[in-house]
Amino acid sequence: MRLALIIAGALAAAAPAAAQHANHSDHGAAAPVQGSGVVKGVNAKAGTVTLHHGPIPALKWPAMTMTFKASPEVVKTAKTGKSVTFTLNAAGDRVLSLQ
Ligand SMILES: [Cu+2]
Repeated sequence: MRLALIIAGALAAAAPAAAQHANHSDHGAAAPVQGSGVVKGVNAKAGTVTLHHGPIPALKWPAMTMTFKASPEVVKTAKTGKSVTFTLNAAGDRVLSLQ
């Protein structure tokens, strides 16, 4: 658990949020966060995935569509139009995994 927190923190530091929503940067959860939604777009070149996600209470987010940074592996897994469950880093600006 401690290691996961360190990794999530390192990822957050390495990838500052793209300020998609002004209210996202100032509240982060303490640990990786689960969510579900629908893939709205994939940009392999930019390394981003756009999701319409349901409410995420841990981050105090309502349902919304937003774009997250993602690793090439996650980008490859994401298919536009698919319903998915996903894990975000604690800062809520990066998709760590997606099913
Ligand atoms: Cu959002």
